[in-house]
Amino acid sequence: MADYRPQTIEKKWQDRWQRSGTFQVAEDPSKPKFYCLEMFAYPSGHAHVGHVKNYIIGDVVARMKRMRGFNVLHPFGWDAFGLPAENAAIKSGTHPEPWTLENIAHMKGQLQRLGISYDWSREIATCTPEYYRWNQWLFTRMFEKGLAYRRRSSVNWCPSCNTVLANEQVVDGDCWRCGTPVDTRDLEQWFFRITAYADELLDATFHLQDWPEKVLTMQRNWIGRSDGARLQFALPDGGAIDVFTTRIDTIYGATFVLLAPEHELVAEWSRADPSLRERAQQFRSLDRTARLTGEIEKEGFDTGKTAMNPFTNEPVPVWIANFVLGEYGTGAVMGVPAHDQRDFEFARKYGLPVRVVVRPPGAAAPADEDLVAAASDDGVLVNSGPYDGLDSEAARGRLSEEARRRGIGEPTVQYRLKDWGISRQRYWGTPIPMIYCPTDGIVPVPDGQLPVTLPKVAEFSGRGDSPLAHVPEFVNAQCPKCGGPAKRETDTMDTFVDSSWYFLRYCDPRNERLPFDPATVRYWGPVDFYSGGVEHAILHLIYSRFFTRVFRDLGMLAFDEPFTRLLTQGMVLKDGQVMSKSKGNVVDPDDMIQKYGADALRTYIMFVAPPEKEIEWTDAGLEGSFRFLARVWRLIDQVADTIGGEGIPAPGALQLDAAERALRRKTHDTIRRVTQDLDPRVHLNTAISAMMELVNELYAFCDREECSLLGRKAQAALERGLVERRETIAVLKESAEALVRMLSPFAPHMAEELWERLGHAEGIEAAGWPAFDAGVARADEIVVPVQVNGKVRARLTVPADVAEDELRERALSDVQVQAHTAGKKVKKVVVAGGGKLVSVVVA
Ligand code: ANZ
Repeated sequence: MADYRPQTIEKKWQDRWQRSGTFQVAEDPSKPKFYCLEMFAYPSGHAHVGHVKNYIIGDVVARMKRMRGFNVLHPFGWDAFGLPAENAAIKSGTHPEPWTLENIAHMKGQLQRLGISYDWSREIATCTPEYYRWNQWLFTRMFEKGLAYRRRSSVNWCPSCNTVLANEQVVDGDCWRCGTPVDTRDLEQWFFRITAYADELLDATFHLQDWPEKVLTMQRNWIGRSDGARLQFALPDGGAIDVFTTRIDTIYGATFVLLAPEHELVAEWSRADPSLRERAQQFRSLDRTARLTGEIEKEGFDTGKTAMNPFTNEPVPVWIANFVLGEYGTGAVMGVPAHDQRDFEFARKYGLPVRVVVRPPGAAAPADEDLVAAASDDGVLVNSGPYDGLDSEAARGRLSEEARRRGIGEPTVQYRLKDWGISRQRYWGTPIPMIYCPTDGIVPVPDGQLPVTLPKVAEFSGRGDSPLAHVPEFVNAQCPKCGGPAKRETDTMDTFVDSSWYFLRYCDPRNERLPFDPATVRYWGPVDFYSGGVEHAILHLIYSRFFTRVFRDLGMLAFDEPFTRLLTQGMVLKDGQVMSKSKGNVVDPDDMIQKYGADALRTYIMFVAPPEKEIEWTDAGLEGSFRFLARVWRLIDQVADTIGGEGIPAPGALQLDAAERALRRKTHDTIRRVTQDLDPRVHLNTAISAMMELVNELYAFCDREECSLLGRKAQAALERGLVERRETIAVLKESAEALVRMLSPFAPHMAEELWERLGHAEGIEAAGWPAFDAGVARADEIVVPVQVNGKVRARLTVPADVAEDELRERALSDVQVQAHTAGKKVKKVVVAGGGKLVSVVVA
């Protein structure tokens, strides 16, 4: 056989897999299922090696699981709606669809050239009516259940582009496109009531055992449950300000009230004093993220109004502050400067009174004027009338009960999570299937009229208001109820809607009656292994958990959680920086495939680090992996004729010599290590190093003096008429075939080729995963270090099953150990680590 030339063999196997539909699956109740999924791709144009890392991880898992007898669903598709396509269309004066489809075609080719084992018959693209019609179907179901609703809400607004911006499109308070300072504006928007599931989404994070802890923590913070109380501060001329506080125990120290600039009272009071609105407006246009994180200089102004502290019965001034958010809690805060740092900074800046009402347990309360920072810990109440002496926790219970009794407040739970605003004033998305009728109001488009398809609008002005609003044929509709003239909703859905349930559609991608057949998803779901970028830790991964529950409550799913196990892969860096087009440091997988082959690329990316870790790309590393594969290739090539024949016995029953026994042990030990590294752990890098060790051992075995299996020596042996020991051949065959099989998830093309070369007509996946015999894998002898007073002084070679007493005895009688114990009193001899270490302590 020729040298290792990946370019020829990879093409051959890719064609064969495709022709014979190797990776296409159907439900098969006789087999255990495994649903292996990588986050689908945004068709941005070209995938770089950082993107494809994720697909390789999933592919190794999918291929390994198939070999282990699972019916593996491994699909792929495209998150094909969204802004970049629309912007590209605006720029080039074309339509987003061809741009999108061309990119999909190119990227699909890239994945095929990498040999990723997808069932392409299930491919979906979210921009097709066959897909997005089910977004619309679900939307109307949610509307019927009150989970989709419309309300006015404040949004980021760019006054120059005339458009709504997502939070991520506001950069340092300015529009990302034109740099104009961003305003807020109130618009009618559609929302999904994700908050109805807040508690459930939060509680379940404590049961997602196979998710990374950091992702769960991010989700918990995002949901942000706070247990607190609502409390009313009465206004002198009627009405009250409702505040939300987690620290009602500090109520006697509340010396002012702060309103968010968005608070409705600001608008109300502005009628008499328009300057109020103007000043508040300045705060509203501040960077929302800075306001959210509180990383801004705290500023505010006095409204001139007062409100009554309901427990001290003192009037306190009402201010407007930039760090109070309109959309959290009630949009109003009781200011307790002695115990809240933000309030403290605010009070010191504007000369508002500070009053200490909680002291640390076991210490005196500091004087109000001595405070240099807020004392935010719980403690014991002081200056709090009848509540003095209570600890904070008890006081919170008593005070909120009292508030409830007086009808001025109650304990409440507040979430940071907000309902999900899904309206986008964009073209390239799913049309929201709603009709506005002058007689019947808001009427959903009936199922029979779905999909509401996107018209081919010619013009993408980028002016900001919904492009669909400029297409009369689209806008003008008939009311489904009364048949009278009506208008369609012209906003489209946030593309995160598309990605919130695509994994369910893969199970039944061509269903024309429903988004999926519940029975089919009962077989495939939930996703067993999901991998993708940690940047999706919150939005996508919470929305998917939400949608799964919505489908469940529609009676279509029998599980709550979509992804049983989650792996977040580390990024690929080049020159210490994240690979990205804008930095100009991307590596195109196709270039690397051309040079070294897909198998070397796959093996390299899996070898440099555990999948969760970042890796620093080097061409030298890739070349190293290529050399490793070439080394395997040469080895198998040279022994293939010897071990590829018929009638070679299994080595288990044969009388082996020491070298044969050692190789057999190494083989089984390697199978054990690789198996465990791949399943259930996903330590793909150490699996490869274990195989590298085995390859070294195989070379040594085949190159022994008395053995003549490699190269010229083999030739010479043949000429001398030497016949190989059949035991040697049996052991070698077992080892080499196990190696090729274990390597196949990483380097599938090469493995298939070698498998064929070894005389197997069926593909390698059908051969199954090699099994190991734990008895054979166990070492006959082990090396045990012996420490004397903490320093290693000797290494003993002992039988693997040596008894502890004997180990102690051997340690003490070892000459090197004796050199360090002579003349001293042995105080202790400890066998640690189940016999892996002996520790001697001498006086
Ligand atoms: C008085 C107080 C005293 C507070 C004290 C804290 C400490 P979490 O835990 O994040 O829910 N708050 C309430 N609504 C707010 C809003 N819309 N914008 C900004 N801050 C707001 O935080 C709850 C606390 O954040 C509440 O408890 C309130 O300040 C503030 F020693 O009330 B606290």
